[in-house]
Amino acid sequence: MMSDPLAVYLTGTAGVGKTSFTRAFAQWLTEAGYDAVTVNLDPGMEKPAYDPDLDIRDWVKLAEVQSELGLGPNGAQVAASDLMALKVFEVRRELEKLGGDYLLVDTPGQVELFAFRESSRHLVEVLTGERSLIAFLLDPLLARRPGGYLSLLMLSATVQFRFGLPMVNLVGKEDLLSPEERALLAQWGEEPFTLYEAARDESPEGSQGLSLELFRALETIGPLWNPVFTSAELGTGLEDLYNLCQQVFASGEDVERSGGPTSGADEPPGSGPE
Ligand SMILES: Nc1nc2c(ncn2[C@@H]2O[C@H](COP(=O)(O)OP(=O)(O)O)[C@@H](O)[C@H]2O)c(=O)[nH]1
Ligand SMILES: [Mg+2]
Repeated sequence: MMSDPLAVYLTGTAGVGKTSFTRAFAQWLTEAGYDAVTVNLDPGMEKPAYDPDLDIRDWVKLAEVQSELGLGPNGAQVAASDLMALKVFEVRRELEKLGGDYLLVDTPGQVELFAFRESSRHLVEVLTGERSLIAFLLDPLLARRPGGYLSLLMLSATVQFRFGLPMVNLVGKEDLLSPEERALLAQWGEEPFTLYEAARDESPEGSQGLSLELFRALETIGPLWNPVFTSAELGTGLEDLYNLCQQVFASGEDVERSGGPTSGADEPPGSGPE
């Protein structure tokens, strides 16, 4: 029996590697024997790193919106994202023709255009509804500082709050991290209190209370901890993400990875007593 495809939306700050990751994950899925459909929702994408199966630029192109409406670059992006929402039923018709097991959806360069426009929520709802998962890429060079990591978790939590969909965090471009930095980030994921301590020690006198408050707020958002480390360059972490997607859609629940503060003692299938 055919079921609707599962959609993974790639989100994150500008330049974090959403487009590259979309391409790499599509390639991995295809090689693993799945039918992966790529969708570009970035009307400003210039030199695509891949040839998307469905491209929002067939309906809305950022450069054209900018010149036709006589807008500046920021105004044009906002207008483009609202124009996209007007085309959403047409886009869905095209998407339905493509079928597929997985839809990988690349989102606009700047995360706020996706997360902070009402039109994006409408877009996601109409295009893929509840069979959607949001992957948030954390910039590794910002994430290696405790304050940077906390800020990115806040941003990720904001995206989760906006969409109310299952969500996974990915540390992108892990090839840019030294082994020590990677180990430190992994430790922060597994033992969140060590992140709090590092953030407190790093923050200037007077703002230490803020780190604690941020930390406490984040602590209640368990699924955000313990990111998957990935690199589009090396092709790492793709199978882990695939497994997480399976888990999410099989259980219909938010992702909880072992080690996070709210996670249970999940056992992998088949590991029970004989
Ligand atoms: N080292 C490294 N660079 C990457 C990786 N993924 C993307 N990049 C580079 O980061 C830049 C931005 O990537 P892009 O996918 O366009 O980011 P987007 O704006 O989030 O879509 C490009 O120069 C990519 O070549 C990665 O896994 N490792
Ligand atoms: Mg991009």
